[in-house]
Amino acid sequence: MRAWHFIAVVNLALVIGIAAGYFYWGRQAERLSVELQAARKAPPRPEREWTQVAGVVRGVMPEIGVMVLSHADMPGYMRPMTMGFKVASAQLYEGLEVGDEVRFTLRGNPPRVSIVAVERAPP
Ligand SMILES: [Cu+2]
Repeated sequence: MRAWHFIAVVNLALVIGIAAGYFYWGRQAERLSVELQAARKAPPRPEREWTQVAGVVRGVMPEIGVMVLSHADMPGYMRPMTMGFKVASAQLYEGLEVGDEVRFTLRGNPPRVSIVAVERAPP
């Protein structure tokens, strides 16, 4: 095989490969732009709420508006664990201390949720 045959075959393969790539990614970009438009038109998801969730205060960080709680199961959202939650208002954790058992209400559109109510658990 002459050198130019080889070069021609390699170039042809490259042209076909690049064309196929452009075609594939062009279709992909088109599909993504259609999905994006649909997502922008979609109505916002309704907020969800979990009420009377049992928890134990593990820490309060007023400077960043976060309370750390060990919380009970939240059906359809989270298993029991210890984690920090954004708190809607600093007044909510006034008077609460580490170790206090509480019942709280979490509201929002996961993962953007915040505690909107807290009270000491009845003894
Ligand atoms: Cu959690």
